[in-house]
Amino acid sequence: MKGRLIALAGNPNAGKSTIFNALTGSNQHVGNWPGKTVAKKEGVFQVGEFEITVVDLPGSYSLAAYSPEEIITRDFIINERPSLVVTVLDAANLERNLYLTIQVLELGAPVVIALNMSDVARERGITIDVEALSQELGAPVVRTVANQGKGIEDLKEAIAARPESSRAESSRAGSSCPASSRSVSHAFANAGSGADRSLSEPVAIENVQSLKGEKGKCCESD
Ligand SMILES: Nc1nc2c(ncn2[C@@H]2O[C@H](COP(=O)(O)OP(=O)(O)OP(=O)(O)O)[C@@H](O)[C@H]2O)c(=O)[nH]1
Ligand SMILES: [Mg+2]
Repeated sequence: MKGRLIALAGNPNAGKSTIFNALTGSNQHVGNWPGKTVAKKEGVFQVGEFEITVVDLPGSYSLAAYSPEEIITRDFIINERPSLVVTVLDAANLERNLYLTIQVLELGAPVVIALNMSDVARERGITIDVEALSQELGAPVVRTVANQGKGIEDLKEAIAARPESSRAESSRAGSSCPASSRSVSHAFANAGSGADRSLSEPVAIENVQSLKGEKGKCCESD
C-alpha cells in the first residue's frame, strides 16, 4: 500500500469537514495546529493501492495570509507539499470560491476540485458546465453533495487517479498552467441560468484578474 498525504482546502462553510468525515469515517483524530488555537483534523482512508492521509485545512478565502487560518493553509501547502490538494467549492457561490483554487493551482500543487453544495446550486437554478470548468482549470472536477454522501466515491477515485507530480514538473509544463482569468470567465459564461445574478457579478472576476496580474508567474518558462 502506498502512502499519500493530501489536504482539503476551501472557503469557510464550503463543506470541507463534511467531506473529510465522509472520506475518513472514524479514522480521524483532532489536535491543534502547532502554536495555534486552531483545530487540526487529520484522518486516513484507503482507495485502490493507496493509504491516504488527509488533513482538513482551516477555512480560507485566499492564501494572502490575512488570518491565522489563511496562514496555516498557505504554510501547509507550501511547506508540507501534500501530493494533492482537494479544493472544496460551494457550487452556489462558484466565482468567489474559485479565487482560492486558482491561487492553489498557481503554487503548482496538483488539484482535484470537489464541486460541493451541488444540491443548493441546482435549487437556485444554477447549472455549471463541469467539463468546461475542468478543462479551463486543468484539474478534475467532481460534483458532490457531501451531507448526503453523494459523489464521495467519485471523489476518492479522482484522488487515486491523479498522478503524483512534483511541483517543479507541474510549474515547468506549459500545459499544466492553470486557467487564465479570461478562460475562467468563459466557464462562468456557461454557468447558470441567471437565477443567481451574483454568479456573474464582475467584482470577483476583477479580483481574479488582479491576482493573475500579481502572481501570474506560472506561465513563464524557466
Ligand atoms: N445542502 C448542503 N449542505 C451541505 C453540503 N455539504 C455540507 N453541507 C452542510 O454545510 C454546513 C457546513 O459544512 P462544513 O463541512 O462544516 O463546512 P467547512 O468547510 O468544514 O466549514 P469551516 O470548517 O467552518 O470552514 C454543514 O451544516 C453541512 O452539513 C452539501 O453538499 N449540500
Ligand atoms: Mg470545517
